[in-house]
Amino acid sequence: MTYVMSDLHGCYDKYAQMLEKISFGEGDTLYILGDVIDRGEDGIKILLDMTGRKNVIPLKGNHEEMALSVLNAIRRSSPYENTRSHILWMLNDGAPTKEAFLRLSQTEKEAVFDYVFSFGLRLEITVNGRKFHLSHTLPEYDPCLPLSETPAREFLWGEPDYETAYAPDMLFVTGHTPTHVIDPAYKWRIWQGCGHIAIDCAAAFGGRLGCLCLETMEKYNI
Ligand SMILES: [Mn+2]
Repeated sequence: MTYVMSDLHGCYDKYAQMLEKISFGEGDTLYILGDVIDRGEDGIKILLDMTGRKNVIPLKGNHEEMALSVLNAIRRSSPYENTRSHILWMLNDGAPTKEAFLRLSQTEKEAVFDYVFSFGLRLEITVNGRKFHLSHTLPEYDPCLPLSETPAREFLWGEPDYETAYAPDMLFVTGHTPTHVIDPAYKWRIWQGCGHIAIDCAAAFGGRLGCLCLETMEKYNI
C-alpha cells in the first residue's frame, strides 16, 4: 500500500504508533510531505529512523528549509549564532532539533545533513490509475503559471486556495496548513475538497497525526 503523512514535527511516538497501526511493511511505500523536525523533541530521532528505510520517500517542508544552513554550519564547525537563518529557525521552534543535532556524532551529523539536503520538493505519482500531486504546500492558484515553473519557495511556504481545484484530473495532497484552519469542523481530521486533501492534523499542537492510504483513500489518525 501507499501512504502519505506530513508535519510530524518531532512527534516520534505518534509516528511509531502510526507505522504500527497501518502495519507498515517492506512492500509498502510511505511519502512524508515535510516538516519532520521542530516544535516536538524528536525530529532528529524520526530522521534517523527514516534514513534506514528505503521505502520512505521524504519531501521538504519549510522547517527543513530553515534548518539546512544551520545544520551545514554545525557539521562544518562554522559559526552560525548570529546568522539570519539561525535567528529565523529559532523563532520557528527549531531549538529542540538543533540541540539534538549537536549531540550527534560527526558521522551521524553528515548522514542527517545529506539526507535532509536530498529531500525533493514535489512529486506526481499515479496509484490505481488515480493521479496525485504531493508537496508540503502549494502556491496560490494561478492558471497562467504552471507548477513546473513555480518558484520552489511556493511549495514550502505557499498558501493554497483550498476552495479551487488546481487540475481536473489530479488530487493535490498537502500538509503545512492544519486542517482546522481550513475548516474548524475538521479539527484534527484529514480534510478533503475541491481536488485537495489536507493531511496536517496538528500533531505537534495537541492534535493528531494523520495518515492517508492512496489505494483505499482510508484516513488514519493517532
Ligand atoms: Mn510547514
